[in-house]
Amino acid sequence: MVRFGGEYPLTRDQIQFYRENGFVQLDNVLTAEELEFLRNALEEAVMAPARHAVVNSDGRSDYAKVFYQKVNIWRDHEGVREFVFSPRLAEIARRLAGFRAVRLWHDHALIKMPGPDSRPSPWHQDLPYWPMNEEGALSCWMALDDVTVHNGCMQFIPGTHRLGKLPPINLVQPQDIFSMIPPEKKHLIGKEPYVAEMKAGSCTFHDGRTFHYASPNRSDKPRRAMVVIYMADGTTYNGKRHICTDPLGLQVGDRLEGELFPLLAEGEPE
Ligand SMILES: O=C(O)CCC(=O)C(=O)O
Repeated sequence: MVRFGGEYPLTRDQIQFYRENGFVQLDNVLTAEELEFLRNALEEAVMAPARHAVVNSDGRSDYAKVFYQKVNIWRDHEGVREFVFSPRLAEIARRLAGFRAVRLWHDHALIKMPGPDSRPSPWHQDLPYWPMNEEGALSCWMALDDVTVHNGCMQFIPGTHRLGKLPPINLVQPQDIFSMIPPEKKHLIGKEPYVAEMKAGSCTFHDGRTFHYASPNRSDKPRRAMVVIYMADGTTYNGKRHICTDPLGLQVGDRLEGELFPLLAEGEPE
């Protein structure tokens, strides 16, 4: 089988779960060989100087206590590109979201460093940071290590994708996102977080509006995740500042397309 190719046996129940809750956990999405390949590629790519990729934290700031983040690694590293362009993952994203076609928005490595300084990734939505007019873009969060509450697994509040886009949270000095929920919408959401403990090579997909969080890393090893973000083909720019679009000279309403936002899967919408 081609690396990261072939079909994952996504079920109707998993699609329905995603649409009802705004996230889904999928186990054993990568083979052991693919996982090893991705771990090696990521290690190389993180160590290499960024040419087109952007490091969003310098290793000393409070932001880096939440996570080390390197964005658009696919542009610098062939092996990471193979993963990010995975037809298997892109097709899962397309089917979950019910889109005709998906493009890459961006990738990022999110490495939560261990130790007493490690901070949680606070409850937030992703969409408020993204310069998009349309809703529905989604992330695949691929675990490169086994993850539990102890080392910073992801958690989600079911149904919060129905709340739409709320104001962005400051990830270092976080506001309480729960206080931003309009009282008349509280009934739309689940009461308990879903805790996505899983094995390396398993992943979650979440809608950019879904509230999510990751606990601090209290283990003695980095918690490595590689995230690929997909958007519907036809998604347009809303003018918000963002490191991936600021250099591009886009006008509000322009489509996010072309070689920086490649088409990764297309087919009949489900
Ligand atoms: O990995 C983390 O700690 C947080 C991940 C996250 O916020 C995301 O993938 O949108």
